Formats: sequence, structure tokens, C-alpha cells
Amino acid sequence: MTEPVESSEVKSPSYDLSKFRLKRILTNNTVRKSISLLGTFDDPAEDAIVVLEKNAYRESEVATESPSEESGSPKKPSYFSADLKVDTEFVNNIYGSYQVVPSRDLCGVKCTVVYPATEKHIEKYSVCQKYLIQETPDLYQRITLPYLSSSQFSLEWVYNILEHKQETERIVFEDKDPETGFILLPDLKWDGRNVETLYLLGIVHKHDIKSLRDLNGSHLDMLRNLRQSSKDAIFKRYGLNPNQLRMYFHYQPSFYHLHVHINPVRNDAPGIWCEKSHMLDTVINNLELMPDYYQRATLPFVLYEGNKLLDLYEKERPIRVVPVQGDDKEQPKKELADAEPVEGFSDEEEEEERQCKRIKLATPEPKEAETTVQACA
Ligand code: M7G
Repeated sequence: MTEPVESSEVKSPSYDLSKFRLKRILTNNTVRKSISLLGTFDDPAEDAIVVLEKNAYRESEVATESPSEESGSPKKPSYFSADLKVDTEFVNNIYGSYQVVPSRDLCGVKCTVVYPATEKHIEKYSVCQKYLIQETPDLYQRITLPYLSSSQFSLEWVYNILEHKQETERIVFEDKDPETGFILLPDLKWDGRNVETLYLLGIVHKHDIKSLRDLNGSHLDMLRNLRQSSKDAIFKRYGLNPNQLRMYFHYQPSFYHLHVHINPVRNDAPGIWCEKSHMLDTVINNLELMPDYYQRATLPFVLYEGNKLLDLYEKERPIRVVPVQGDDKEQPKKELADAEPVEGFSDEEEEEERQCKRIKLATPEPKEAETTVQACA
């Protein structure tokens, strides 16, 4: 097998992955070729989330040898070798269709496990309806901030990284300065094998910055350092041109300790949607122009069905409800679901009914195989 780009640390988990028992499918993304599953291991009372994702192709895996090299050794795994099993589906004139099974080394599937998984994790990995919220500074202070102070994912994994307790050998670069320093390391989402799909995180050492909202002019040195030192380290380690890197923050993030996402612009990494991402370059520029930009700006973000924050915003103004269009001002507002039948979730539904819908939505009929079903994450 070829050397992985990152050697991952080996820690024994408390569960046996092969003994996973499926409860239901949370999402099935046919474009990303990933599936998120809810189930259990030994303990039926503890939920587990398992995400399987087919690996992207590496260019070295389709390389072929010239006849003069054929006798040379050692050989790198390639699709085009004697190990390839070929089943012919049909051949018609100049067109051929096959199912092929390459050598074992090329059949790996990336598997991510969250165990034990909380209800919040299950929401995050489930398919659902999404809504855009326009968060003014006032709404942030009155609704978002109190909510996230009382309900957010644990940051233990972040502190484990910053305190060198976990993933230490995966660190690509560290600047230890408590004010402007950060740790750069591979994101959980990256398989660490393929530079084409490189996905790194830059986690700042400073502890009191929850998200973009907290950034101000005093953080410019830290942000500039994050940008420049990450680019330098990535060029040194992976040979990637700094002008080909996408660096951005999520708003809202899942984890409220400031971190920047970094991946190559030519790769459509998960979570790069415009409704969620804020380019580091733009953030720096906004702060240069107006040091309190993020305390004054209205920031849009996405909330998904099942998230309690959506209910809190719904009390403030209609979100799931849309006004009826037209001249008749007297007409009552209608629920979107009443206006036309949509395949979604409503508050009145029993959880069992929602689950059935989730599976239905997440498991397309063969004809719909090209449909993308996106997780909330
Ligand atoms: P986010 O913007 O807070 O959330 O990014 P989201 O992108 O999941 O919505 C957090 C990032 O941290 C994500 O890209 C995760 O894949 C990554 N991540 C999460 N965990 C639990 C870990 C971890 O334990 N180790 C590493 N290296 N990355 C993680």
C-alpha cells in the first residue's frame, strides 16, 4: 500500500466497528458517495453514528507503467493491473460498460464514528428542512448567544488538541503564541491520503473567541498570522500553491472556539456553501475597514428543523410560515406546508413518522439516484 500523506495515530476504540447494528439511515448523499447511519454497538442504550464515504481518486492510482518499467519493483497500487476484476455489462459498437473491482489497496472506505452520539449529533447528521435566519446584533445578543451558551457541542476535542493530549502527531504546524498563535492539523473529514482533497483546520490558541461574531480589530494580527503561517506551512509540507487555498470560517459553526477551514479551491469540500462560509481574506478586510464590523453586521445563517434555536427564532418572527402573495391584504398567512404539499417535517409529527420520512428522503429510488440529499451539518 502507498504511504498515506498523514500517518494517523492508532488508538483502540471502545467498540468493534464490525459489530455495528443499524437503526436507521440518516442521510445518503449519492453525489458525495457518503452515507450516515444511526445504530448501536454492544450497548443498545448508547447511540452511535457511523459515516461511510468512498475515497476520492488519487492521480497516482490511475498511473500506468511503461513496458520498460514493468519488471521493476516495488509496484504502486493501480487500477490497471492484473488484480483488476472485470465484469462486462455490455459492449455496443465502440461503447463498453463494466463493473470493476480493483485491488484491495484501492477499495478503502473512509469511516467516521461518533460514539456515544447525542440527540444534537443525530440532528446534525440527519436530512432535514433548512431555513435562513437574518441575525442582527440585537438578535444575536438576545437569542443566539444565550442559546449557545446553554446548548452547544462539547469542546473537549479542541482542548485536547490545543493541550497536546490528542492528535499530537497529526500537527502540521504550531505557533505557540497565546495571543496570535494556532495549531494547524488535518480535519476529521480528511482521509489524509490525497492532497487533492486536503482539508486542514487552524485552531487558535486564544480561548475567548467563540465565532466570527466575536472578532474585532484587535484580532487582526492573529488572523494575518493564521493566514500567512498556514499558507507557508502548507506549501512546505504539501507543496500546494498558497494562491490555490480556500480559507474560511463557518457561521454558525458547530464548535464555538475559533477555527479556520482550509482546503484547495479546486476541490468542492463539504460545507463551502455561501450561506455558511466567510472567507478569511474578506473577514480581515472587513475588520481593516471597520474594527467592529462583526458586532454591527447582520449575519445570515442557516437553521435546520429539529434545532431548538429555530423555535426560539420562530417566536420572534415567522420563519416556517410565509405570507400569502397577492393584493388581498386581509388574507391570512398560510403555512408553507398548507400551501403545497412538500416532503418535509412538521412539528405535529410523531418522531416515528419523522424517522420514516427521513429514511424515505434519504433512500432515493434507483431512478432518483442522482439526487443529492444533504445532511444538516
Ligand atoms: P465547524 O464549522 O465548527 O462545524 O467546524 P461543521 O463544519 O462540522 O459544521 C468544525 C470542524 O472540526 C469540522 O470540519 C469537523 O470535521 C472538524 N472536527 C470535528 N471533530 C470532532 C474533530 C476532531 O476530533 N478532530 C479533528 N481533527 N477535527 C474535528
